[in-house]
Amino acid sequence: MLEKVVIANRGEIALRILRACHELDIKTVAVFSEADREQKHVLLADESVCIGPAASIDSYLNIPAVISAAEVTDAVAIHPGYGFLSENADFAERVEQSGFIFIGPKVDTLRLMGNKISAINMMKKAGVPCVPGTDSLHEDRFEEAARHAKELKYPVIIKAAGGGGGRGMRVVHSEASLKNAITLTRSEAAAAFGDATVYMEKFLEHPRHIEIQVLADEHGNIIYLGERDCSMQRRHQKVIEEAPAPGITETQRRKIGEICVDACKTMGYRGAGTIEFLFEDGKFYFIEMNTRIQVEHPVTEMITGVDIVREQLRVAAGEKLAYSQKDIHLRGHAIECRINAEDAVTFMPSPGVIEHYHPPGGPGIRVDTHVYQGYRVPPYYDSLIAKLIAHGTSREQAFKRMSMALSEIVIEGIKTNIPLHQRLIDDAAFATGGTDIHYLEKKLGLK
Ligand code: MV4
Repeated sequence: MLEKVVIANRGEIALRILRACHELDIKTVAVFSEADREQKHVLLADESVCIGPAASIDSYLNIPAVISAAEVTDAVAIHPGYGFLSENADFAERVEQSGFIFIGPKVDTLRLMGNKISAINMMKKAGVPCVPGTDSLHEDRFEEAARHAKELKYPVIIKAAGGGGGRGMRVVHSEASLKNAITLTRSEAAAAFGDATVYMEKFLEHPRHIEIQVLADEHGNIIYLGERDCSMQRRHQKVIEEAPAPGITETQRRKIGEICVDACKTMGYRGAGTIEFLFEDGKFYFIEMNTRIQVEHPVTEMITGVDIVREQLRVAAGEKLAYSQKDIHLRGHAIECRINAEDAVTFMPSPGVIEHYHPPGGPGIRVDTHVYQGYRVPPYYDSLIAKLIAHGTSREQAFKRMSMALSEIVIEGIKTNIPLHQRLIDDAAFATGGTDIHYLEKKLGLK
């Protein structure tokens, strides 16, 4: 097994990785910014290294600082968590060039999936259903683009090849606005991603966001762990996720799962990954692949019993997956509420000291959090402070348990979005299941 791992992240995921390392008797190195000295995982790690000032750009995104921390502590591997450097191919490359193991896919895979056009082309080749669309649009062939749009039928969406996660895209409803939309998206993409390349897809108007979790080792073993429904979102920030996705049949699950496994085989995938789809009218359309552990991985863990972070560490050590597909049986239902330090109505961040904290409990309740009474939520990072996960034998039971947990939990001193979650868990359409990606914004009156 790996001897010592640098945890190149902060917050709940750093603590989650630390716990998985401990179970496997892997020594841990926490790297932290000046704002994060009091983080729980920093205090629990075998060693800790300050890698810079509070601003992410100077610490958690500082590649030489992270690699130096691995060097000075004699670590063998680096776990990037999610966000920050987790999908940065240049980082992974420098990690490997420095003689460390990057806990994630191969550098080439990160590059391939980082470019949305090459990702789609790869998936198409492997037989994954994609949204009808184009390859990269030529810089000045607007008539050609107009022909494509006409063929796809408006509305269409222009997306940046370097984008993803909702960044760098624009919906076009008619030919009159096409040229402008392409030009604008190109210049935004050039500024934001250093790559002006854009492509076009048919715009799906009422899809759900359903993603498939996969795990692959270096011995050719690949499994899928079912799907998650992440449609409850606002401004591309997921608010609630659940597994399995309501209404997906066993046959649909097996079919898309096997397609994803085949795709991973084709590209020589390694580690944990998520293949994102839009789901509309009973059909899956690939949009992008996430090459990292995801925030919402616990709902999959709860229904499969698989510790995904543990498998990441084992795969990175060159071990075989502890499971084959026949070992994977979905059990019950799980739902996750992302608790953010923000105003429940305005969504404005609310940093500060947590004066009172009482976690919920009981059967099927899991809380992934780094916070404690007296913890100061810094203003510099993402506002996620806890993930509240409820598992039950049925979706109804999971919802009931979540509802109780939301009424038990106490976080005082800062504002949180707990009141929003309490509204959503009581929402009739959400209870029925199958609400689309626009549901929350419409409910909030933003659309
Ligand atoms: C789309 C789409 C509709 N049609 N592509 C947004 C994030 C990025 N991953 C892809 N996104 C979308 N792509 C086509 N052809 C709608 C979205 C979209 C979305 C997707 C998933 C979750 C939330 C979303 C919110 C708005 C738009």
